[in-house]
Amino acid sequence: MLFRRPSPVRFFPLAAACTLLSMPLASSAGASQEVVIDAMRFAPQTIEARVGDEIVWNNRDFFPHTIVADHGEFASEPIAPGGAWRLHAEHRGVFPYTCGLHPTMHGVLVVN
Ligand SMILES: [Cu+2]
Repeated sequence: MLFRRPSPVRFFPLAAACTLLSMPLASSAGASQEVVIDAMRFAPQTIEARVGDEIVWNNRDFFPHTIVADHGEFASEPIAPGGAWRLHAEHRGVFPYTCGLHPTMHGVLVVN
């Protein structure tokens, strides 16, 4: 079911740095770019960032969502309603991604 009630889990731990794109060493000089998840969409659908930026997906929807790169570069845990997931852009490239829970939800991360 696409429109089931949200899970009772409200807050996930900030499951940041567990992706190939994230950087374990300190380099947070970049800007922060926000993607809002609402009404089963990513807004903006294409987010542009620079190497060193942090991208934050804020889930303002009533359902959990995930951020899963189509080619395996990164994947989030389910982001609960009201929760967020952060990624540090470490490599240039174009990274299309999909919600692992709702395969019709697509977005693109462009890192320049
Ligand atoms: Cu979703």
